[in-house]
Amino acid sequence: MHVMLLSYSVLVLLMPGPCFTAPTFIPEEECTPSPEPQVDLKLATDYLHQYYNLQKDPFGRIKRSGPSFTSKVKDMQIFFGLNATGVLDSGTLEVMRSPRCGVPDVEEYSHIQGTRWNKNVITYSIGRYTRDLPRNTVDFLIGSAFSVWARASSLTFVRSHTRNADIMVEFVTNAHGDLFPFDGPGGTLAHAFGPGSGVGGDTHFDDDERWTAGGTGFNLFVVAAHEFGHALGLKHSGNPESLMYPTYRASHPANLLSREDVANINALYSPVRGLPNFVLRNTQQNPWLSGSQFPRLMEDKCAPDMTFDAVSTLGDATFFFRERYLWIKHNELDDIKEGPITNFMPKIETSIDAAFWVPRRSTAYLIHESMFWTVKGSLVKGKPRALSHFGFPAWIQDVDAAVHIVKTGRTLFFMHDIYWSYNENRRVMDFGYPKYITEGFPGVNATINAAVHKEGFIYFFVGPQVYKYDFTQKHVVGVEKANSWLGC
Ligand code: NFH
Ligand code: CA
Ligand code: ZN
Ligand code: ZN
Repeated sequence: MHVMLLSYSVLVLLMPGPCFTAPTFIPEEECTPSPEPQVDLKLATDYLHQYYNLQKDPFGRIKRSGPSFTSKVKDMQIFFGLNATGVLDSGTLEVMRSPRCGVPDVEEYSHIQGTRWNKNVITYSIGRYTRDLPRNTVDFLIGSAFSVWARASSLTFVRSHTRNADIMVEFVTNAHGDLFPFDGPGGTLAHAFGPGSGVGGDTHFDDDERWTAGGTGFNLFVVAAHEFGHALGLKHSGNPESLMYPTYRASHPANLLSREDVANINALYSPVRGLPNFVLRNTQQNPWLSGSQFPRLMEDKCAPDMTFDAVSTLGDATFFFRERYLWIKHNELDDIKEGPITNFMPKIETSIDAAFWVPRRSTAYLIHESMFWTVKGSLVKGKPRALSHFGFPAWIQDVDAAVHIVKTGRTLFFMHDIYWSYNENRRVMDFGYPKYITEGFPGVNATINAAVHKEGFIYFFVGPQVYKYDFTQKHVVGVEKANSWLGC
């Protein structure tokens, strides 16, 4: 999974169980391979639909004889270095069957860019060890695997013995607390999360494999070097010569990295060479990184004038949107996930202007210009719908902020200096709107960037500040920095 962590679908937050500690999206696919042929076909269509954007017809069906199906099979075969016949032969099905369990291999098929570390010195720590090898052999192989990347780039890796190193290395089996359970012997060997705080960078090895330092079993050095590529932000490569090729091969040339691997790590990290301790916000401000790969760097959430486009509860977490980037703060756990929005919700390739959460429907509404998506139980549902659905007049083409108030059953939409009130029970706009914001919310006389309702208060995000608004007393009762909500 070079999990560029967190893609796809089911909001973990909403799921019970001790192993789900973080808001993460996983696909709604089953992980268990099945031998029946009709199941193979279903598996193949689902696989191609999910990973290769295979389109379904208006009735939700896929024509397996169609040209699109065959060409997607070919794309997949080329990617995995199989014979590009377009036919679902046993080798092809074998790869499709390899339990991915939502392991976001997806990201490379959907061109979602990973983030990178915004520093050149990266710490790692080895937590749980395997019993297959002596500890000092593991230390040596892991250290050597980091050296492969250090030699090829401007990066330095420093071993730490704490639990909060950037890259936590662990040998684990089956379910191990991150929603991407391992699958016993064979199948997936390991996975790593892309750069980020918390679980970001963490690398897990399936301890149901036989780990070795030599040619039998799986070579820990080779697998670790592949995983650390992901932990640094690299995606899979379709080139069988590359270390970042998605299947394990026992034999490798002495230097492991192909020219492509070297080019890729340097494309990701060399622009910062010679720059001081950069925190480069985005590609517009950073000519070094211009191109389509926005945003490659982690955003600096603690920048002094940080503003948000939209803030909303979603399940047990609060989502903070800014441009095409998202921070997810778990409401109870001291845990923040972040990355391009597409890492979490691959369908949403735009910024979000406004967002609100209707708890009794377990649904969030994410608005971009005149369209909105619904996110239910964490799945982005279907296609975006028109904002006019809420009964806005046609001239309303976007909104600045939206917030749902559970007590009144109303959703308030803010735009410039006016606001609307929508009755979620009757699903109609309330009579007498729009009204002036200053009328309904004395003390709030600026354009509202984002709004969220928590514990009886409405919080209005205005520029880099948040106003705490007492709805019943009708006045502002506090002001704080917007990014203090993200622990700054
Ligand atoms: C892996 N991966 O386990 C395999 N591949 O070759 N089994 C990948 C790791 C290898 C993690 O980052 C998983 O990409 C399997 C399957 C490349 C070190 C191709 C069967 C999925 C032997
Ligand atoms: Ca396995
Ligand atoms: Zn894991
Ligand atoms: Zn991989």
